[in-house]
Amino acid sequence: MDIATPAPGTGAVAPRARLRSDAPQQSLDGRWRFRVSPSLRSAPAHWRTEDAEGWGEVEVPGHWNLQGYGSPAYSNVQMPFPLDPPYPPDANPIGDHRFEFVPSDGVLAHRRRLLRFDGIESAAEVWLNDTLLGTTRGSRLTHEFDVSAVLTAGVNRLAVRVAQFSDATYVENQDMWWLPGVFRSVTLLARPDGGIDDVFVRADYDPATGAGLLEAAVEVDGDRPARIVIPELGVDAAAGTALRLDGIEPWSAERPRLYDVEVRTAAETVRLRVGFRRVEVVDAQLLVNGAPIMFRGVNRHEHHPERGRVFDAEVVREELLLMKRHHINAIRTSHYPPHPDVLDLFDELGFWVILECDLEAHGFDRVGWRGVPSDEPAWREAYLDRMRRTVHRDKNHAAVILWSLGNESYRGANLEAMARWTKQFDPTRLVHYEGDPASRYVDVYSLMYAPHDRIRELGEERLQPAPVRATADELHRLSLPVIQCEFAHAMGTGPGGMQEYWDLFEQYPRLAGGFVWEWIEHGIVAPDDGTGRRRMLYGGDFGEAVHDGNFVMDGLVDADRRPRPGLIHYAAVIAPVVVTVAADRRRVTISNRYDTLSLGHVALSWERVVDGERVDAGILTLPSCPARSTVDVELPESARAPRPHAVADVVTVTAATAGDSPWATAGHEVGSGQDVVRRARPAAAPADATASDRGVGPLELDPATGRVTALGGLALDGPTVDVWRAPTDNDRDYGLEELDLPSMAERWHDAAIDRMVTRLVGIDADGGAVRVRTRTGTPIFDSAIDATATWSALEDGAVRLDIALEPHGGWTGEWARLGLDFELPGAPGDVDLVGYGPVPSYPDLRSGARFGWWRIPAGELTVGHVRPQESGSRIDVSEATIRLRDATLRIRSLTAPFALTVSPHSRRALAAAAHDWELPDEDRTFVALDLAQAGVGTASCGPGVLPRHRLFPRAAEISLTFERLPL
Ligand code: IPT
Repeated sequence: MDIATPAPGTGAVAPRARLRSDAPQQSLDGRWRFRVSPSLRSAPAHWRTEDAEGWGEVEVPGHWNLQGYGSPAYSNVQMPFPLDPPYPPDANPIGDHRFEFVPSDGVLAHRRRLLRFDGIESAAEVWLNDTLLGTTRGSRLTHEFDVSAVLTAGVNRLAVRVAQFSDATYVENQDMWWLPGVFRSVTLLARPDGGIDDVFVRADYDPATGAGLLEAAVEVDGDRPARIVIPELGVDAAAGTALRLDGIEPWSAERPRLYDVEVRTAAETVRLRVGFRRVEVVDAQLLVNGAPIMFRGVNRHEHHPERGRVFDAEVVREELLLMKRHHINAIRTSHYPPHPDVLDLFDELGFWVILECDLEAHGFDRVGWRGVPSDEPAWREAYLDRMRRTVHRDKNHAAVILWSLGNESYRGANLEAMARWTKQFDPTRLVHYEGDPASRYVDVYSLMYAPHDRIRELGEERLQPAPVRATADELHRLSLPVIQCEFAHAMGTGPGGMQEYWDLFEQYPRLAGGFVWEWIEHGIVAPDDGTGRRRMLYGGDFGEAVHDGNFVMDGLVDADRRPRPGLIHYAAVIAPVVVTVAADRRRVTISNRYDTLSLGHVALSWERVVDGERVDAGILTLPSCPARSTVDVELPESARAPRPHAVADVVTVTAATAGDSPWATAGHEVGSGQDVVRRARPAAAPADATASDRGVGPLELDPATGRVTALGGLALDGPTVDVWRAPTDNDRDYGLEELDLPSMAERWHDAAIDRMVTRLVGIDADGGAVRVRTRTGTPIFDSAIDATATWSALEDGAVRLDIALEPHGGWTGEWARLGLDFELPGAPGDVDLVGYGPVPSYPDLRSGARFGWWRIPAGELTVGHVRPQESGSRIDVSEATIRLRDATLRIRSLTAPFALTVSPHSRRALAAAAHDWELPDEDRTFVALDLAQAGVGTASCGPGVLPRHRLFPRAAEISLTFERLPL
């Protein structure tokens, strides 16, 4: 077996379209005999013929290292073995597979037969009845072998030897787990004489006339005639004729109209679902059917926490419905073609798709791209073969509007050749590749993780600013539409700054949106350790010598496909309807951001809530509102009629679907807006109490420290002044460095704000109030925060805290927050709050939060990121009721709102733990009241926090009340 050649696989038939045919076929999936050897040289030579009875078994499709043979490994850019192309390492698991089967009568009835493999990672040699059929390259690409002469009636013996690593590994270095095996289906196909071997349907749509233009290139065995039949349109014509069809409804991601098409010969019928559409670039805008489109996209990897990249139709349908519910309309199939059936779902449910070739040579990045195969003539055929297999398989799918050459493979003649072949073979679609620095062979200017100011410059068609000189290439690029094929790295708490990107995408016509990195976290479930806990693992957890830790845990949904807060915020950022309630409450402005749909399917309702009680509500009549237009709708007088309120008076207007859709029942929100009028709750009158250095009223202080020890008998410890948070993945900054500075987490540690200590300056009681002055400083330096806290008792049983915080000394760096921490006994229960929720929010990650009177269940107070970190803040909170083991604590602001975080984990425990399931049970409740907060940014890969959302040392003050409520 030669697994060190830059050449493509051998022996397979020419790539062709995946077709749904009435010819017989037979699945060879199931339990196969299996044995793994540690290296090619040690793998037995007689593996094809020896008795396999004593071997183990694996499930096909499946990855052997998820079935008890070895273990998975994760690395991103770093190659797991020496960069020595085209050689794999000696230590290279070789999986021998054997399967015996008896072909069905249906298959045997035909003279011509194919054996199809939809995916084998990474290289295979395939034998049937001891005859070599060929080899495969392109793990996520289909290979079909002609077995007409080899297949026999009775028992047939299939033998597949798979190398985990091979020459192919150098061009399949995607950021994901290394998961070898026959991980997609194996199928035996009968090919009737006179059957349809290939079809390429081009279904164009002319937006000027509404006509569809259909041409089907059909390859028939023996050149026999074929017909094309579209029952719905009354078409029955000879294949190959160009058909002009009037009154066609075009396909779009928003209205995925498909027509059933049959291609028939006397021997075979194949069925396709065809969508008519035209994709083009006009005036630097990306148009489909004559109208500009906006990618509200995600990058989608295939991942399942137990089965790896093995396809499950039900799971994937549910996953795509979940995307649709969150307004996602575009998918980049990063960084390889998905399972072929996923394409049917894209067509049916409606997604704009960038279909990417299985190609990534990122490992060469580490050596300055020296020797990257993309420019090596020896690899040219392998590159072209990958592209041809990609395009041919999926060429009949309406959803695919761009072909992508691959990811992160630098530049070179081989990529250029792929692009040239693709354009010439399929002029109906555009070509994408982010790594082409001049965009000479692609149709869109694609970027990754570009900071906001760069996106603005591109929107404005400004040349790269000095010191980079504008080149002819740069000028050419400015003539193209701009997309971010990756942006907003959804790792951990974040991604911050999505709204700010989106505002730019909306502002400039040539910006056509982007694709969040990424949809799903690639956690792998550990075997049950007897505790029943579901323990997710990431890189390094399998003892890998080279790994990239939790960098693969960067999804809008977790590995079990449960939404992270980032998805809720992204859904709001990209919501198709923008609702703006005027501050005078006379009208609401509705902006339709659909690319093609008018708002005929949308119902508008409003409600007014005063101090938590709904006082009025109704339906609003939405006038006709075509795509990309705006209308004003009047609000009734009762939305603004004066009403007294203690805390807040809120009008919320919601746009929701009027009827059911395949992904949501009627009433699914597609946009909403609020007008919020708030006021600070007036304080109750002071109680008749005398203060001392031991407290006042129900409040007890420790005179040695000035800290609170109890409130109405409830053990309460605080306040601790703090400016640190348990670093998020974005604070740890794995990716692009900012101004060559260390990560935020390192800067905070260097400034020692993670270890601040407090000194009591003084306590003085004066009548009904006790004043506690403290200085909380960093070790090592002279930077500190002076706090002056004044406690008093109120008539209603609460205690009042007026606190002023003032930076002291030589602060230089930035803060994560400026807050007051309290600790209480027992883990937290549910929390009620008046403020923004229910989803956690930060200054640059707040679009999905709404003002309201929310109950946050105990289990949703923080977010279970697999690597623990700060999470769960709710911004602009003016009241919170925290249920504890033996008491309930109510905190209210008498002045400005605060950000609230209630957690069962201390920051120190969060910062120290590597996995959520390792966090100790502290049996405490940690409450943070932040007077100011920094945003979270997306620096784990991309820009940090925007300047406007940063927190520089500053003073702040707040007045609060604390009250122990009866249980
Ligand atoms: C970018 C990769 O394309 C993607 O696969 C993923 O690794 C992502 O980074 C980070 O999660 S490449 C990076 C160098 C910008």
